[in-house]
Amino acid sequence: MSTQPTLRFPDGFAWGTATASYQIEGAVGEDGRLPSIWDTFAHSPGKVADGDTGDVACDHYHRYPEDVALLAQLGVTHYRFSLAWPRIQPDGRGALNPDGVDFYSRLVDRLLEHDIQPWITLYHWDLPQALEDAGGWPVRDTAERFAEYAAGIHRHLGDRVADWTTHNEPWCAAFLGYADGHHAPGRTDGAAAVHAAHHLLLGHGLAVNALRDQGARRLGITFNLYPTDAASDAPADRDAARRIDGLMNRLFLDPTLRGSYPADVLTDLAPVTDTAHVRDGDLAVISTPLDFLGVNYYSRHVVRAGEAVDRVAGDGRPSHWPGSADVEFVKRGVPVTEMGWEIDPDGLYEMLTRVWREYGPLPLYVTENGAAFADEVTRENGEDRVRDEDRRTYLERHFRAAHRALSEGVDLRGYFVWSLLDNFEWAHGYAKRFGLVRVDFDTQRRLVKDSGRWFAGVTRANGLVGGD
Ligand code: IFM
Repeated sequence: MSTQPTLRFPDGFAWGTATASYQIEGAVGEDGRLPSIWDTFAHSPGKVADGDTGDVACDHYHRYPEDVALLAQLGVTHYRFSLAWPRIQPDGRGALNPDGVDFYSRLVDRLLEHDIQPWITLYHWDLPQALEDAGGWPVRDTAERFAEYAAGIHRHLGDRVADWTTHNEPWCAAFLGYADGHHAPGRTDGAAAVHAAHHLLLGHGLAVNALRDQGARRLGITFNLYPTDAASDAPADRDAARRIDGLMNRLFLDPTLRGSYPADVLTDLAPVTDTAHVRDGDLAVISTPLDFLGVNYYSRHVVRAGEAVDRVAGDGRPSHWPGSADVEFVKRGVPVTEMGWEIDPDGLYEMLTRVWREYGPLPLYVTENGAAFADEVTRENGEDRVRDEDRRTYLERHFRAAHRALSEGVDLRGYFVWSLLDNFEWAHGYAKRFGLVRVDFDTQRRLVKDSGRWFAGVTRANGLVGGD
């Protein structure tokens, strides 16, 4: 039991949960959907833990009515989900697939019936394989295709969906997908990653313009941001922190919100690529004004100058991140989640206040925050329980950090917990559970965890009630 004070969030604050198409939908071969890069990657031996794939995932494609009922039980005002581009436009170009459109239309209607506002992410990493075969995000045409797809689906859903974000975590799509190869499409080419980052942002800007022309009024993008500290005051360590902050935060924030790439990062990247892929006018498109920014926050990075090691798995394999080959990520020995990510709620406060100060004023949303822990199901008084106090505490501490930012003037409008359901955690497969709702992947049975029961109290009270 917490002895912390009661905290109320502003009236109209959005409380939600977030998911992503490939992580929950399954039904990968149904109703005209064609493979995405994640289908190809997951089916390539050795790429995903235990050989897991998203073929079935949470079977959300068939069970969405049950999942919407769970959202209602959690009392959320909003639900953030992504659209599978290869379900809507299977080849990544041309006519939309009516069955794919229909699925999302039914989902949107079902949410609205429950008074839950749909919040759409257009791209959460499942690029149609056909577009990867044509060059993927490192080629400019993919940005144009993305805007075409965005405009196409907005024509069908824009009458009922107010909030649209273009990309989720383009850093991951670019650098995990094209530089270190831990994510689809699994390439290890630093220059390709930098070009991908630019075309992801260009696609974002083109899509924002296209949707605004169609009347959309609430448009944004979501970045995964990390406070990045130097392990010591030594100049080499401070420079390592500058480089990682540049690559992971400023390479995305600056072009989108200031209309320019950070000069120091371009210098860091110069050994890998020039800027010939950046054409005149691109930065004006990329920096088209937004209505909000989504911040995904999980942890802080502490770095020093050292030896190149794998940043994601920490398994000592050489990193292929460009511009930071000699940066080492330091573990401070503080408590971590099941992902090995250090638990650091102050980092959320720091990131929100920094973005607000340096890039605002701009309404902000925490579009993802949550934690994987090794949950256990216990049988008590004839019912199954997941007593995930670790996740509840994690969330409470982060909600308090967000509230602190709010109370200091940051225009934070909402908070989405990652995730509604245990799901396919990318290269980790089903081993890492982030859900407020447990999924038994053998039976597809859903069970609201204690953290979910507690979250329902938060959404209904619009805050934390003392003694929660
Ligand atoms: O599961 C992911 C999600 O797809 C993107 N943000 C981080 C989550 C946890 O790793």
